[in-house]
Amino acid sequence: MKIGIVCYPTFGGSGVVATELGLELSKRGHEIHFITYNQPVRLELLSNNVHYHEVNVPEYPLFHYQPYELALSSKLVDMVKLHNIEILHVHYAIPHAYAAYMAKKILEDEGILLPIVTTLHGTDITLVGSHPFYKPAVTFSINKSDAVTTVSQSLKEDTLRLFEIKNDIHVVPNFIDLEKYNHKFTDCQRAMLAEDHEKIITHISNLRPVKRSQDVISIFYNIQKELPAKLMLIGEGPEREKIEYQCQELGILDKVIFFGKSNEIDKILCFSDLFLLPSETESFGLAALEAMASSVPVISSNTGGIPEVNIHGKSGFLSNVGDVADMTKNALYILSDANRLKTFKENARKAALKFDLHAIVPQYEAIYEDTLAKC
Ligand code: GMT
Repeated sequence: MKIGIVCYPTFGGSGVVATELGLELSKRGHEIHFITYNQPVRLELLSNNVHYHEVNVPEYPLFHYQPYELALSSKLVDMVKLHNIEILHVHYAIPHAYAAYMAKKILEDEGILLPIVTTLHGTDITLVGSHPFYKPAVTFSINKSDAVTTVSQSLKEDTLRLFEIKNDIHVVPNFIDLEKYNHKFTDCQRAMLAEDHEKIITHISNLRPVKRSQDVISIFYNIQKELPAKLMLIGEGPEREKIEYQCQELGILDKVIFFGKSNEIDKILCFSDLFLLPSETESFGLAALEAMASSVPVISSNTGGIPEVNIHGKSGFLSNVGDVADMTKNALYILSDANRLKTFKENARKAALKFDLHAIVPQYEAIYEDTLAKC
């Protein structure tokens, strides 16, 4: 198939999933066209099956807001015609599903059919999409998609609760390339991060309020009072300064490493003993899955789709949102006994196997085939 993929090319989970999906589909013989405003961060290798088309939005001083959706719709129309793209898979409803529908209608006028598959990722539904500013447009574009998928059962339920949806929603969970997270890096690289006797605790996120990164610091502060530990913080976002001050006030700045944005999270996860994800809401928690695939147990909140990924008492523990004391207790329970830590690490990897990309990507292929057959 010739498949167009639209996504946010940033470090967010939705862009990562879309990119990894496109790369895997290309290995399976499909021709993939990424259509975005920047080269997706994990799209390093272009091959004759993988193409990237940049959406440019010319700046015009009259416009207070530059019309990205319009530029995207026009680019989609041109790319579909030029490359005979058969189906379009848009990740994140806003504004991608909306722009895709406009492109579909323009092409329809020229006698060209463009089926649209929309994957909802979370914040496009739970945080942003349900806001009255966007809700009518989001509802419309979901209902006009030829197929709709969500990354967890929980997100499907949220979508049905928050919007008046007329079409079926397929749950296709996020996936992981287990091979990529099976590396064994050398001890000397671990030594660059922490001393042998120190436990390595890790958190990866875009440091937005929804991630509750202040809870991460509080949990770590409690942990390091009981046993020697270092905290690896990967990601950039609006809460960063706040948590740097929090670390300074708590006197733990020397125990926290701020990495900023990184393309090498597999290397850091490889040495990690525990992963923290205390989010307010999370439709899936791809970062938790990446940790588990690296044999890192997860201490998380029990919100949204996280319980579909992190199995309480097996791959880690779940606590109520904001219950820092319970998360600390669970973290110390895992970390304080070497045999227990080993068991949790093994269980984390085992729980991740269910999300192997070889099992999940064919589910998207089946959806494309069904959609093409129906249209
Ligand atoms: O978590 C974010 O703020 C980024 C956001 C995104 O769109 O990239 O993540 C959402 O999609 C990910 C991939 O499907 C999920 O793993 C995240 O759980 C989800 N984030 C939220 O629901 C807050």
